[in-house]
Amino acid sequence: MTLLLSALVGGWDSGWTMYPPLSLQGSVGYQFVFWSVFAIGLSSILGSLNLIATILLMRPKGMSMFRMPIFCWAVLATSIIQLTATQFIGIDFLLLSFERSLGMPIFNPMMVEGVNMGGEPLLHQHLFWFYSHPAVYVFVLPGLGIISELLPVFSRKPLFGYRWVALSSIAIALVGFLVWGHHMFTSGYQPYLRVAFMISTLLVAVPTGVKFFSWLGTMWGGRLTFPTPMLFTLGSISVFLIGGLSGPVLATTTTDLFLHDTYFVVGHFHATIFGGFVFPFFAAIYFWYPKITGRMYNEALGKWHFWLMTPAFWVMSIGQMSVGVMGMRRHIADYDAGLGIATGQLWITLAGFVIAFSILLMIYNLFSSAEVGRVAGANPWKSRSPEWQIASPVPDISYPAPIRVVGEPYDYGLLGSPNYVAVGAGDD
Ligand SMILES: [Cu+2]
Repeated sequence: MTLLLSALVGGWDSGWTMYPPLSLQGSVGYQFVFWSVFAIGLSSILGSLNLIATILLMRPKGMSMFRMPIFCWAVLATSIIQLTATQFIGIDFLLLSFERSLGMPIFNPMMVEGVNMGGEPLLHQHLFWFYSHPAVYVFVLPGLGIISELLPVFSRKPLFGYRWVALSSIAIALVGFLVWGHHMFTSGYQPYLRVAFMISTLLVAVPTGVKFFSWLGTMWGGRLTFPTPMLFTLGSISVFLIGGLSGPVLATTTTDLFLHDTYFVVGHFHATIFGGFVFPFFAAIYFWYPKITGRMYNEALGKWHFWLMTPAFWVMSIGQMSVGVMGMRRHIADYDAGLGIATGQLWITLAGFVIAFSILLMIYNLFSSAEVGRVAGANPWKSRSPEWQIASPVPDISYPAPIRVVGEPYDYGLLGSPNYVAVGAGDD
């Protein structure tokens, strides 16, 4: 609420990164932003404590760490990031607010009323990105977890390399703490640091590659079906691949120095966030919709959503990267006609409208199907995960007695044990 109010009490002109000294001047709206980020950060830390404690301490009998649905590993890795990284941006924004309101010289390097403030503006960039790079994984790791969760269901096969996938989430979370300097290659810090941040950033490709090969291995030889959640899962992989392949181009200092602050970065970030978060989020909505409402969504509308959105998104993100290479800069409202990117910009804009329209289809689908959709039953996807073994929508008391986990989470008949949860066997 305070964050929304900040726009009413005066605009921002330092972008979403709130770089000082600009954010120390200008409207009082910044002060609102500083406080709301601090409050959101605190709630994020407390929420992560809840999830970590639940995953480590409250699992049912028989559910060892390596028997959890793989999404839980993704949430665990995400929560570790939230618990350990968020304090840095919280303190950063608190210091910004102190500097604005109390005049404490922390970030401002300039002369104010004849006094040299002696602040260090790069300190904000370090604190900001030390949180904000891992924060990307707060979006992306649960999204990748959803991909790993849904592929076995629609391939009727165990998740390929389960343990490696579980540990790769933790590895991405840990390596994510070593890479923040890649946002600051042009900031003027010590040049040798660029090499260190380049190498650590390229390392992220290793655990991410583990996930990609796991997804291919899971689908390989499976009995694939393609309802809307599976389509969005496959769309996620295609889009995340665009984001993934454009990443090393920006991680490499020699190319980043040219591409910094261009639309290439915008295209890369859109592909990473859509592939790693938005597409999996839509897959998850369609997948768990029958569990939440007790009814099926409209499959034809869902497929229209997918087939409009996915090609449009490829056009948009690859188009953004292309105009970026041709010289389109970020953070400006207009561009030089001489760049020759008008056609590209038109395609990007049209694609954006197609994406927005397709999402309207989904919203209509979700609301109308809740009234008229076919009754789904407890387990329309024949998933083995515990939430599908109870009625849809989920009753107030999910299981009448504690459960015991007796099998492997993704054993679709191949390993020979039919059940995953046994009701009433977990209270000894
Ligand atoms: Cu980053």
